[in-house]
Order: sequence, then C-alpha cells, then structure tokens
Amino acid sequence: MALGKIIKSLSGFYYVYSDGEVYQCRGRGNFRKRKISPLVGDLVEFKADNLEEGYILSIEDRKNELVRPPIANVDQALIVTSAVHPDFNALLLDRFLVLVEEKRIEPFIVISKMDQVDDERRKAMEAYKDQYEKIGYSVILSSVNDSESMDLIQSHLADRTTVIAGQSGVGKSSMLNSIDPRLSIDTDEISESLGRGKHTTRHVELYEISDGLVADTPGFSSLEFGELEQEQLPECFPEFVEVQNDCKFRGCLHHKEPKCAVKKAVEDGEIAKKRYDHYLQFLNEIQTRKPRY
Ligand SMILES: Nc1nc2c(ncn2[C@@H]2O[C@H](COP(=O)(O)OP(=O)(O)O)[C@@H](O)[C@H]2O)c(=O)[nH]1
Ligand SMILES: [Mg+2]
Ligand SMILES: [Zn+2]
Repeated sequence: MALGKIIKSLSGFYYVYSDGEVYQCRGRGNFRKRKISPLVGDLVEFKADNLEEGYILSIEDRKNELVRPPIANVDQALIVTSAVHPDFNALLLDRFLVLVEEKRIEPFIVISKMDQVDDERRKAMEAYKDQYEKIGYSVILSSVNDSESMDLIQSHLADRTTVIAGQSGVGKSSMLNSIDPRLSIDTDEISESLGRGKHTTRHVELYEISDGLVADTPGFSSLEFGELEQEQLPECFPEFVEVQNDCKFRGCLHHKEPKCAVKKAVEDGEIAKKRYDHYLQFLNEIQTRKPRY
C-alpha cells in the first residue's frame, strides 16, 4: 500500500502520482455503491503491482473541493487577466476574485501580455497593480518572454496545489509552457490550426511545477454566483471586511444603509470606487437571481 495524489482522471482511470511515478488506477469496487467519487487533487491510499493496474483503496478527508473545475485540496488560485487581447477587464477580475474568496482559496493575480501594451496602458496596469496590492493581493505584471516575471510566477507555484482561472486566450497555457517547456500544453493557437477550435484544456489535469501542482483548466466555467448569499458577498471583499465593524448596522450590506463605514471609505478614496461599483453590481445580480428548485 502506498500514498499518492490523483493528478488526472480520464475514462474511468485515475492517475496517481507517488514518489516520482504515475500509476494508472481504478477506484475500489465499492466506491460506486457508497457514492464515493475520487477527484483530481485527492490524497489516496492505493495498491499497485505495476504502473498500469492499481487500485485506489481509500481517500483522505478533503481540505476543500471545487465543482467547476472538479478538483480537491486546492491551496491557491492564480487568476490570469491580460492587459490587452483580450482587453483588461476589471469587472471580470473582481468576479473571479469573489468566486475564489467564496471558496476561501487564496488568490494571486497575473496581468499578462505586458509586452503588447503602449505607455498609457502600462501606466493603467501599474495603477491596478497598486490598487490590488493595497487590498493585500499579490499582483505580477508578466509576459512569456520576460523571464523575470516567469520566475516570479514559478516561485509562487512552488510546493502548493494551484488552480488557474481566467478567460480563454489570456495566456494561461503559454505561461505554464514558458515556465516549464517540458509541459508542452496545447495553446489556442495550436489547437486552432488543428481545427479543434477552442476545445483545448477541457479535462482537469495537475502538472508538476517546482514541486508544486498546477491545474490548467478552462478556468471557472460558471461565472455566476449560484450559491452565494447576499450576506456573504461583503466577506469576499477584504478591504470591506477591514472597515465594516464601524458600520452602524450589523449585517450592513453597504448599500442603502446610513452610517456605513464602507461607503465612507469609498468617499474618502480609501476603497477604490470601481471595486465598490462592482460590488453593487454583484449584489444586484444576487438579489435579482431567480430562485432555483
Ligand atoms: N504577446 C504575447 N502573446 C501571448 C502571451 N501569452 C500568450 N500569448 C498568446 O495568446 C494566445 C492565447 O494563449 P493561450 O496560452 O492559449 O491562452 P489560454 O486560453 O489562457 O490558455 C496565444 O496566441 C499565445 O501565443 C504573452 O505574454 N505575450
Ligand atoms: Mg489554455
Ligand atoms: Zn456598511
């Protein structure tokens, strides 16, 4: 019996990484009956006489679990947004941040394709970097041919399990390939020339980088706040959490309430107006969400 980590799940097989080897395993026969389904990222006990015919015997308790993408035991999320092509989108970045904060996963932010910006865009991206760093997030301005930025990202990935989120085309796969060329993950450019359109990176797989594991996935495929309640939303904005004890009302939603410390901080320029606007937009989205039965 040995301990390992599931790094890939495909056609009924689980690929378990252990001590430098990958074992192809099946789940134990009674998993299905007991409604246990192993997830990528699971720590498992397994038995294997060779590399092809292993069995997963048991699964250790999960630290956390995502549904889309289906993956367990995530330490952090790398949110990639590009400076250009596609255009930088602060609303989308804040949406990813909320989805990650909701899962209590630590985010860090990469703004990619900085080799493509003009001076004005560079200044704007540097201002965003300052804004998000002030909140407490790490922000790296990167491009695949700037090795310093790639080294910085690599050091963030070391020894941890990371899930990557971000719009298609922002350069997630290219970034991983640049950090470790042995990965040779499909990028959109390649897949398009093969006529496979944008259907790269559909399955979940963990890649080993600097003794860490990274899941390159289509990102979070659902960007709706399906399960988030309005009371939880302020908790997903760390800079609100910092001041909201001073709101007059407990459970203040920082919207129409008087004597609200968050609104005051926005007026005083201590909280970015854009972040607050996005918050209101998300709040409205949750409040007008149709009930699901
Ligand atoms: N100029 C430039 N292009 C990049 C950079 N990173 C990625 N790209 C290009 O952006 C396109 C999409 O990249 P890809 O890695 O497939 O994005 P993904 O969908 O997020 O995985 C490809 O044509 C890449 O060559 C970068 O840092 N600079
Ligand atoms: Mg990709
Ligand atoms: Zn308030």
